[in-house]
Amino acid sequence: RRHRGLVLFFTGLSGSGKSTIARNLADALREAGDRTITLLDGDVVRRELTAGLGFSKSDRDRNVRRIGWVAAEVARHRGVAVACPIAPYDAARKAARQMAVEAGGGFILVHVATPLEVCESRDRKGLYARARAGQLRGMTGIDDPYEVPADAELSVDTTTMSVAEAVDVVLNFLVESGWM
Ligand code: GGZ
Repeated sequence: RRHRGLVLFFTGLSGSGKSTIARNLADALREAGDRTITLLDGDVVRRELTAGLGFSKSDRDRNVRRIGWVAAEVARHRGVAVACPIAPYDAARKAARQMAVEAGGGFILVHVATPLEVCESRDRKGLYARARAGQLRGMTGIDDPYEVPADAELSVDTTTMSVAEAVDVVLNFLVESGWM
């Protein structure tokens, strides 16, 4: 497993902390060793890879599918890809998993299970407030679905855990399961 490609796929609500955890994890993995780490950061992905897509179900599915495809290609070449879209739909997450496995890589789904009320109280970008006020339609968790994964390898919650602790949970899992 140390020599196989790997996709680390974070899923969770806006404001759950998944991008921060993903970024810190990518840094930790880079420091840990010899692997090439590709971070598919949310903002960069939507600007460079999926520009023009919105937040309808079909656009979200296309977004997550493209991320899954790129991540699988990274894994095909024995790299480690770290991705962190909301990815609210189970089928799209499963498609990403399948692409990684078909490319010969591993796939680890991490559910960042921070509850909606906590994400909403943070509301860094004011999106939840706008959704509650009816000024933003289709906000995940408010008037758009988030399908809670039943197939996550790991679940972390940034209410009860710091970012550093969440990163450690993932790193420990990687060590225990022989990925590093
Ligand atoms: C959810 C939205 C929406 C709607 C804009 N619903 O917290 P953020 O701001 O920085 O991250 C969110 C990001 C979600 O994009 P993803 O590519 O991760 O979504 S998906 O996997 O569903 O394709 C949020 C912002 O975009 N945002 N409108 N309606 N999040």
